Amino acid sequence: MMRRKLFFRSLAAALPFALAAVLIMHPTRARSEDAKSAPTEVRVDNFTFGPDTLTVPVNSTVTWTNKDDVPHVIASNDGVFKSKALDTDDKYSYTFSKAGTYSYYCSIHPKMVGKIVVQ
Ligand SMILES: [Cu+2]
Repeated sequence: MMRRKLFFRSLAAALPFALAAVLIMHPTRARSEDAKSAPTEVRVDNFTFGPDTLTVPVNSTVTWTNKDDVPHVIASNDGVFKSKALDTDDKYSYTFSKAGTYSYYCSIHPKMVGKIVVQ
């Protein structure tokens, strides 16, 4: 009788450790992916980039989507990136792995200008 009681008491004492062990062995996934999912979209519409200046953290992928019914080309001023001609609803993505300010324009309509600030 005494022995049985002791067994249950030690079981009760061990339970929190067992639970902790299960939690440690199954860690909930880090939320780093959520931090990356901030909006990094530029809309190309009515011959303008929206927003015309977009600030993103390093390693962000920026996606441009052409909402106009004329083609546009996303070209960085210093040749860091350049898309092909984007037709309506075409997308172009570029991942910015270095901090800096990247000015760009549309090589078909050079008056269309925008800026990506990576920090
Ligand atoms: Cu254009």
